[in-house]
Amino acid sequence: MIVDGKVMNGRRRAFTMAGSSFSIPKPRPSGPPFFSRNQVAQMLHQVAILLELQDANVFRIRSYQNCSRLIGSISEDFNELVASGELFNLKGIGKGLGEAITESMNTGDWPDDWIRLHTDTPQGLIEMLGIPGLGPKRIKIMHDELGVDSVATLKQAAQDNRIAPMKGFGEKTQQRMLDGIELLSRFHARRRLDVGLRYGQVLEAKIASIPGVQHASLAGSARRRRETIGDLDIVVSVHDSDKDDVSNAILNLSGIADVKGAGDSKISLILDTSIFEEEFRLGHIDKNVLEAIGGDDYEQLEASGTIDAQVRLVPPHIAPFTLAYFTGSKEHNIAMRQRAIDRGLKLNEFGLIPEASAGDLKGMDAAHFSLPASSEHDIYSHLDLSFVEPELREDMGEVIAAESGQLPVLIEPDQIRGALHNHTTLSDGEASLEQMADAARQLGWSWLGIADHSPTLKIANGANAEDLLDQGRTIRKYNEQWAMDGVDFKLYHGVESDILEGGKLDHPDDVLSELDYVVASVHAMTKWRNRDEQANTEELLKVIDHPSTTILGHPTGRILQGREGYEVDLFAVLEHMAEHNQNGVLKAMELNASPYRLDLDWRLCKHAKGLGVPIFINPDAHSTRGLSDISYGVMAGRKGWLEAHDVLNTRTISELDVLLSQKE
Ligand code: DGT
Ligand code: CA
Ligand code: ZN
Repeated sequence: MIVDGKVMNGRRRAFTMAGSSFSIPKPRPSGPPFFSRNQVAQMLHQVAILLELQDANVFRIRSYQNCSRLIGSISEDFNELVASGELFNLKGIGKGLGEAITESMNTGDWPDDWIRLHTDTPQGLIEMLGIPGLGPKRIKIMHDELGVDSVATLKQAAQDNRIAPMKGFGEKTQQRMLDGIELLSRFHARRRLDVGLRYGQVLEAKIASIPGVQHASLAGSARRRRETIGDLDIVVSVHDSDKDDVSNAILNLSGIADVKGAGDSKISLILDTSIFEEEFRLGHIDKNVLEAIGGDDYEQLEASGTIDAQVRLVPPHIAPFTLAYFTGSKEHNIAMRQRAIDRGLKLNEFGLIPEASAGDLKGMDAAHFSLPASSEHDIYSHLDLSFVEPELREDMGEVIAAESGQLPVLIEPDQIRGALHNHTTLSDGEASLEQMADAARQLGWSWLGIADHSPTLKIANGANAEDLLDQGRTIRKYNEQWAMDGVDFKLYHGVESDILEGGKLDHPDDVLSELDYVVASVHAMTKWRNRDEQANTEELLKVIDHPSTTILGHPTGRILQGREGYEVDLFAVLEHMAEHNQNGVLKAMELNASPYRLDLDWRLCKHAKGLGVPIFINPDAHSTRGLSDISYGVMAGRKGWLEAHDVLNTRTISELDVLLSQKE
C-alpha cells in the first residue's frame, strides 16, 4: 500500500491499474475533520505522481511522497495530531504541507494548486500510468517529444517504431510497452479463477487473523467459483467497538498496492502479488495453452498484475445477510428477494425484515426488526428453502430445487479416486510415469490414467505407436507388481489421440485396441476455428462413433482469456453420446480441469447430467503438480450441479474396469 516504501517505488503502476482510482477524494458531509487519514495520504500520493508528470523539482515530489507514506504509517490518532497541531512536530512534514493538510481537514477544500494538477493533467497520461513498467518520467518524455497523450496514441507510436529510437528507450522498452498495453486491457477485465482465488484466499486468511475479527469470508464470484473473477468481495464480521482497529489493521496489511477508498463500513483495496509470502509462480503451462495466452512473458505479466478487493465490515448479527447478499449472484439475489416479498418480507444486505415492522427505517436501522440469522442457513430456512451451496447461486433453477428438496448433493474433492487424462515425458509432460504414479498415490488416489499425445501433434512431442505400446508394457509390469505386493493402486493406459480429418483417430485400430481407453481431442485449432459449426459437429459425432473413443477431450478447445473455442453444437454432441451410453457403450465427456480451460463449461455440465452422459474430470496434468488442478475441475463440476454419481473419477478400480470394458 501507499505506506509501504517498496510498493511505492516498485509498484506504482498498480495505482492506476483501475483508472478510476485516480480521483480527488471527496469531503465528508460534516466535519471537521472533513477528510480521513487515508484520503489525505491518497491525495498526497496522487499529487506526487502528477508533479512527476509535470517534471517538477525532485525534492518537491519527494516531500509529497514521504509525507503520504508517513501519514499512512503513523500509529497515533491522525485527527488528533492535526487538531492539536502536533502534526507539525513530525519529522518529514514541512510547514507548507502541514498547513495545507490542516486547512483541508478543517474546511473540506483541497488547496487550489492540488486541484489544478488534477484538472490540468490530460486523463490519457494518467491512464498510461496503469501500464506495467511505465512511470511518469517516460510518459512525460513521450508526451513532449512524440505528442503521446493516451494509451491509444502510445500504442500507435510503438507500432510505428517511433519510441525505440528515442534516447534511453530502445527496442526492448518499446516491446515491453506493447506487452504492457495488452496486459492492461486484458486485466482491466477479469482474472482467471486460479489466480483470483489465490489472492482471495490469502486476503481472507490475513483478515481472519486480525484481532477483533469474528469471521472473514470470501463472497462474490470467487466464492461462487466462477471461471473468472472481476473483483474480490470479502465480508468481515466485527463488533462495532473493534471496527476502527480492524479497519486500520486491514489498511496496513501487506500486499496492498493502493487504497481506493476507506469509508465507515467499506474498504476498497487494490492488491498486488506482494500479498503472497512466496514469489508468484504459475507452474508448468502446456505449450498449446501458453501460446494462446501470451507466450513466454505471460508469467511475468501475471506477476505484475493487480486485483481489486471490496471489504465490508458489519456487526456479527448482520454478517450472514451481508455475506449472502455479496455472494450473489445478482440474479440469485433477485430470485431470493422476490421470494421474500411473496412472504411479506424485505431481503437485503442488512436483514430479512417484515415489511410492516420497519416503517420508514432503512439500512442498519431497519435491521433491528430483522428475523434472526446465525448463518446463511437460517436465511434460506426462513424462506422455506434448503441451503443452496454458493456455487449453485446463479439462478439456474436452484431456488425451485431448494423449495422441493431437489438440490443435488454436490461432488466433494475427497470423493475423487483418480483421473485419466495425464501426460508423461513420453510426450510433453515434465514427469516420468513413475513420478506421476507416485504423485497420484500421494494424493490418496487409487488409480491413474496416462494418455500421452499421439504422433500428429509434433509440437507436443506426440509418441509413435512403438513407444506407446512400450509404455503399455511398462504399465502392465507395474500393475502386476502392485497386485503381487498387495498395493491397492492401478495404472490405466490410454492415449490422447488427435482428431484427424474425417473424424479419424491418430493410430491404427490394432494399436488402439491394445489400450484401456482413448481420449480424443482436437488440437488443430486454426483449422477447426475456421470451419463452421455444422462441419465441426459432424466431425465430432464421427469420432465419437469410433469404437475406440472413450472420452471427448476439452470439447471446445477454449483457453480462458486466451482464445475462443471452435464453433460446435455441444447439445448435439451430448445427445449423441447419450445414445451410446443408453446402448451400453461408454462415451464420456471430459471436464478439463486446467484452470485455463474448464472445458466442458459448467453451464453444460447440468445438461450432460440430465442426458445421462458421464463426466470425467481430467487435470490434463503435464507435471506432478498439475494433478492438483483436479480441484478446479471439481469446483466447475459442482457449479454444474454434478454429484459423485455423475463423475466417473469417483469409481473404484473394479467399477472402472467394468466401465472401460463397455465397448462396442
Ligand atoms: P465479478 O466481481 O464481476 O466477478 O462478479 P460478482 O458476482 O462478484 O459481482 P460484484 O462484485 O459486482 O458484486 C458482488 C455481489 O453483490 C453480486 O454477486 C451480487 C451483489 N450485488 C451487486 N450489485 C447488485 C445489484 O444491483 N442487485 C443485487 N440484487 N445484488 C447485487
Ligand atoms: Ca466481485
Ligand atoms: Zn492433454
